Amino acid sequence: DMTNEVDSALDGTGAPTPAPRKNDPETLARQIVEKLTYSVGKTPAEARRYDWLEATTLVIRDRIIDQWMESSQRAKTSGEKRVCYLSMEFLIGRLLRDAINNLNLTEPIREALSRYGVDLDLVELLEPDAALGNGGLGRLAACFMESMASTDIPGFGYGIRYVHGFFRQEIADGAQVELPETWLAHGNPWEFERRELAYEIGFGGKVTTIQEPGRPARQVWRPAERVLAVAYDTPIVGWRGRRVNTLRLWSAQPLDPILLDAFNSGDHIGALVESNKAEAITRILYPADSHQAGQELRLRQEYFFSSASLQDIIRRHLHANENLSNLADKFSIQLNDTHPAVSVAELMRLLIDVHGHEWAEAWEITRNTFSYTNHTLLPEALEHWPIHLFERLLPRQMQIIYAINAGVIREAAQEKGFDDSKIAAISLIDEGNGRRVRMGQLAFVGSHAVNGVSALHTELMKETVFHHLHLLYPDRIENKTNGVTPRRWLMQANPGLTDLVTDAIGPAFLDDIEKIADLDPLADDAAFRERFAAVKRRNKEQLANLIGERMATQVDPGAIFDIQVKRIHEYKRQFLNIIEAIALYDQIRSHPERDWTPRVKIFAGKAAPSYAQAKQIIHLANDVARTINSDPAVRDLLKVVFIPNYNVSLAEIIMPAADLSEQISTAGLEASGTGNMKFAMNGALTIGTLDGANVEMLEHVGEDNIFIFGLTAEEVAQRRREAHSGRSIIAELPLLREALDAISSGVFSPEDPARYHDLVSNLYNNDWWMTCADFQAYWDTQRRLDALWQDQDEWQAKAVHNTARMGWFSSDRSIREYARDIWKAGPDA
Ligand code: B1N
Repeated sequence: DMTNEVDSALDGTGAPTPAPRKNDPETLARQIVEKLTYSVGKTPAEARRYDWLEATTLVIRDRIIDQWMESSQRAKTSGEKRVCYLSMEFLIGRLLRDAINNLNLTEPIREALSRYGVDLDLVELLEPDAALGNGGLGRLAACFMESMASTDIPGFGYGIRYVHGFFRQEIADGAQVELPETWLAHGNPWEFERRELAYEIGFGGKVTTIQEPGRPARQVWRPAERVLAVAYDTPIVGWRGRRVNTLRLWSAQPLDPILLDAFNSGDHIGALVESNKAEAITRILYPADSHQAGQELRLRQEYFFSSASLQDIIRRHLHANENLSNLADKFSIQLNDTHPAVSVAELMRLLIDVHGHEWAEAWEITRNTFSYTNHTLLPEALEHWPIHLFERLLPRQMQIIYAINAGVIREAAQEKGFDDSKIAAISLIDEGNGRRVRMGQLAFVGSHAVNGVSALHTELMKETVFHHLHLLYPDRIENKTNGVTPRRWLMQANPGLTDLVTDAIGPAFLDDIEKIADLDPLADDAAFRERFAAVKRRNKEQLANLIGERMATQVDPGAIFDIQVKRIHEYKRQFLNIIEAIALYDQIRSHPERDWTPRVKIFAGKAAPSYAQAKQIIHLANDVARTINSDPAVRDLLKVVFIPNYNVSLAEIIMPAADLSEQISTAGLEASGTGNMKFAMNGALTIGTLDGANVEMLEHVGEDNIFIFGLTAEEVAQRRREAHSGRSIIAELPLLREALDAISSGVFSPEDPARYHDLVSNLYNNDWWMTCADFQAYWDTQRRLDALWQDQDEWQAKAVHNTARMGWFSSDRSIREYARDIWKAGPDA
């Protein structure tokens, strides 16, 4: 399938068109050696694996560029609406395998390299992960970029080119240690610096009113500081190379690289201060997931990339349009959470102060252009900036926010008769604790559509954080349930399963993942179930090898692989899972004669460096692993493993190897989850609460094929109102009590017996996350799963149903819904 042939002149200028590219192994092998020779400077005999990676990447890159130029040109000349996805995070991971797979070149490239004795799989492993994100929010942005390219939507990602992505995690004596991440150390062949695309970004200074005779007064912002935003573009290849979109990341650079006057007068440090300050803006990703950082540098990052992106969008618009009046017909801008919410004020400023629009018209354009996705209801994650900081850094934007607020308040009072308390609830300014700008409110009022990321989360948005804004604008909130790209999370991560499914139902599901439903009847076919189980077994062996090599722990691929991988957070309740492991350990030792089902409990995930409780949970998981794994009494019946440095590449190995997926957040707290979808697509059964997208997974896979337990969101809210605590529950549940006693008496931390006192006493006194409240239900459900494992026919049938029924959770479906309902863009618009 030669999908990437260029058949017409690229730009209509009559410039020569590159010849169609041949994709046979012969041609590819020759080109790889050419790159090796002339770009890397090595002969095949000298080349090391890393050199082959570079050469192969360059060959693939050439093919992408042809298609990239064609896609960009098409979007430009057709005048179709373009979608801009503004996100502080893009957790894209490795790109080579993604690109090769989407260009359908996996087999010929493998063959080409094998002629030189080089193994493609090993070469791919050397590519560093682009870890420009924390977790689900950033990975969603990456899946959405891939799905926009695959569903033929002209999508542009805008974000930050962090020099240091998400930190690398090591475990030392059981505790997390953070090390800097240096993904750019060997250069980045996927990015193209665009020196010509640079914009000035201002900070601080003053706003002056200019009154010229016979004209309305104008506001002019004269920033005290300026930095340059320089664009770096990365191509994002869609399925079968149909479309190649752009991820444009901004890098901060000083206007003057060095202050020569200062240097010449001997102030060598001072000469570089400004340059350092500018570059600091894009130096590092904030590692706090679902927690507001609240520092000035973070606000600088947010404004920096918002302003650069908007200036770029305006330039692109004016390239083909007279003025900005029709901006909303040509561009849709999605705000990924409130991190780019200052964009609402910045676009108003650019429209009014720079392009001379009237307020009313500017507001109309702004609202029609923006839409906003909320990803969390956690109060500690909602962004609000102290007014004094905001005003000092962005004085003109602050004025605009006051003016927007006045308009919204007027509307609420006049048209809906809101009283003072309701007005206080919708105000963009929180007058409560030291006057702050509420970024959620700003994003909401500045958008024509606001969405949550699962059905439950969207309903809770209407009832909680945005209750009053929802009353004021009842049509604005809608749901767009998250999804994940099946190219990366099924086809690339699990080639064994992909081949099996192709063999069973044909290849149509590769182009339309919902057709994987054709697999469903095969759950009743014993021979198929066996093949399905065999694929899982091989994936588990691969993970077992990794665990053996990295951590010198032997795990049995015949045991249930019970896996919880995600950021470490109290609401995600890794602690509940660990307590269950301890209770099980206790039971196995007390009743060695029983017919226990062997389990390997696997954890991975990072804690925010300043999140003490989360770090304690990591420490506990490692301490418990050390104790249990070295106790001969449990033999191979129970193992606990904490795999360090969870990232996208590790997830690609873990997801296909799970039998059981842990999605056990306190109900009402996990906005959606996306790991839940990746696991289930790959045939894991889910043990989970009625939270986030688990609720919709239950609807799709059916109640026989998912294991739901615990309090509902409503019941959690009710208990919290009743000042629930764990004390009486613990008193009634010996299993739970003994496990907690073991933790707090130092059984797992003999060198520091008091280590977990606080962790445990929180449960007695408060149990805010309903760990005790849900323990018994969780335990009982786990034992039902133990029993089910003994009936492999039943288990594997359920696993097949999961894979067959998860097609709806493709991010292609999410993106089509956004395109249809919010953006009004794309092939069906
Ligand atoms: O966004 C994901 C959801 O699937 C998860 O449930 C949700 O927890 C996650 C501040 C966040 N919400 N909020 C964040 C990330 C970084 C940051 O600085 C908040 N991440 C989520 C995708 O919808």
